[in-house]
Amino acid sequence: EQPLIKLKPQRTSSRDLVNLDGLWKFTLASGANDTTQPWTAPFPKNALECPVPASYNDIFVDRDIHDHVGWVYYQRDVFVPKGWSKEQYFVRAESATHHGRIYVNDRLLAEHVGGYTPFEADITEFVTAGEKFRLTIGVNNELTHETIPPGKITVGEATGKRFQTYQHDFYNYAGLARSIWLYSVPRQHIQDITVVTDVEGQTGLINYKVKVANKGTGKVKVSVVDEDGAVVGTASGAEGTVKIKSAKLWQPGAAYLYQLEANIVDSRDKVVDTYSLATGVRTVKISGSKFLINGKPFYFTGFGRHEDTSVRGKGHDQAYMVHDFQLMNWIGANSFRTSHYPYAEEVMDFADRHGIVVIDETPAVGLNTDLLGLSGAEPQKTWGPDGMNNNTQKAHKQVIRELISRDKNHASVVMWSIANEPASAEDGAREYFEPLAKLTRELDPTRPITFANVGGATFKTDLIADLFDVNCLNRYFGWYSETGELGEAEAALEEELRGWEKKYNRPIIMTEYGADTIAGLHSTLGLPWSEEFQIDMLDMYHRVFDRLESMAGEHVWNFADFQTSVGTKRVDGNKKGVFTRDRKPKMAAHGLKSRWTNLTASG
Ligand code: GCB
Repeated sequence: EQPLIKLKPQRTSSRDLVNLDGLWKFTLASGANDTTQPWTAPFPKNALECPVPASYNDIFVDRDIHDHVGWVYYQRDVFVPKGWSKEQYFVRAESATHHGRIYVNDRLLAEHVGGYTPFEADITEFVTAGEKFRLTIGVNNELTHETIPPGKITVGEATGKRFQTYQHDFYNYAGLARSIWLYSVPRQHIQDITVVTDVEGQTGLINYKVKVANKGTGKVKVSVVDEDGAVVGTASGAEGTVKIKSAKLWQPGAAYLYQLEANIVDSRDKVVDTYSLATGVRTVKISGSKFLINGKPFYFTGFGRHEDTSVRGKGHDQAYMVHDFQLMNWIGANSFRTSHYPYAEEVMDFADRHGIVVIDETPAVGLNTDLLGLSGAEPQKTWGPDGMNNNTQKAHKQVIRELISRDKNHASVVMWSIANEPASAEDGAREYFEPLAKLTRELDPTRPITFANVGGATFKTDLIADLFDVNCLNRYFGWYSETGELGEAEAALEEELRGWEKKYNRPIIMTEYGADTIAGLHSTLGLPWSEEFQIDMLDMYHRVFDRLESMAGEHVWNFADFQTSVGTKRVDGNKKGVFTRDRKPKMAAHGLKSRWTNLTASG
């Protein structure tokens, strides 16, 4: 059985790696029933060129491309290095939103549904080392009520134009937003590693499992190397435990990473394959209303975020990644949620290296047909054959499997969030979620699980919270209700939080709270949309949080302003950012900075 998602490619003494980012030729399929098969021939010389990684939507000055619903194709020529004749080699796409196909010359070699996790094609048998091939990647952005996230396609009566609608509040950016790789491994190679860490007194335990492809006579040996390069433990066999005396723990704000070097060695002890996995030794546990990391209560400060910048859309960008982490550090954020989909693996690696705590979320957002009326459609029943049905649930299971398969070894990840704001108070929610919660626990018995609960599903009406470990709540008292009336909002918020506290006696994290704020709009009266209102509203929430025993964290919605679909409720996107879309602080940033730096200093 193959691992769902193989280890992130690496260049080591036994493996090679070629990055395929850059400008690719680009074309749209001409319609839903396009039969032109663009992959069967080289694109014309004058074809559009599209940068990878980037979403394609905002690159061109062309409404047809921006609004396109259906397939697009990226194409370039690729050489397989001459030296790879004895190796096995793959093309890997880190993401293709939401449905990807990899063609080598005329041939379809891999297909994957799910826009935020990697997939790859084994091309060894189809291209000879030293030769050139035509690589085409097809990407389809369509969402239906049976995909994750869900959506709906309608056809304009007058124009025949196809429209994509969806219930989630961020733009449906599409394309190749993350890196594309060509990489090689030896025939017999390490396909997957699973690491679970524990602590006994001063001793750190690294429990590991190594999965080998094309098993031969080779044996698995692992060694653990500390940050000074010293070997601090070894083990042999595909499964085992490495004990590290006086282990240095991975701590929030103070990361420490060992390298677990996994090797396959032959009978003469010669290394056949080697892979190095960054491993933080830490524990995560819930005790009463406390969220414990390494046995100590941890209070989450930070944000729900988006992968979103102008021009590149959801395109991964190193400069923005580092800058965003710098801003989070500046403001005293110790954590974030990958709202509302798995982020680029580079982001997870960065969080590991810098001690940033992550709540890792699936792309299951918008499982709620009655939310905010953002879709403009008449509300209908969420759970059922015409809404979120058995096929949706199947797709949901798959995104959970892929998220855990990809991110299970990250020390930074302390909890799985399997959905954002599902209709958890509607009949059918429990039947839909019970198997999903169970599956998540089976796949990873070591981390707590959660989902982000929507305001409409209160402690009285929510039907699924008991299936999870932590109450993550998204609340907008003072914005979507009691708009601008912070006195009323404060009372309503406190009543709601006390209700959850009393009913569950477990950690509560406010995973969303915030107000749309136009940078530069000011109001002596502190009216909504002004920078003053954002400050007043956050202060009000903080007063309430500080009166409650069970609060285990606060994530403001959102880190930065971000793009949404066109509609009457959003003006050039969602403005709840504490930073603007180009990462300038709004006034509220300064208050958050002093609160969060003090909390960390005293905590
Ligand atoms: C929510 C959603 C988030 C939206 C936010 C808002 O509850 O989880 O995706 O962007 O509210 O600003 O309305």
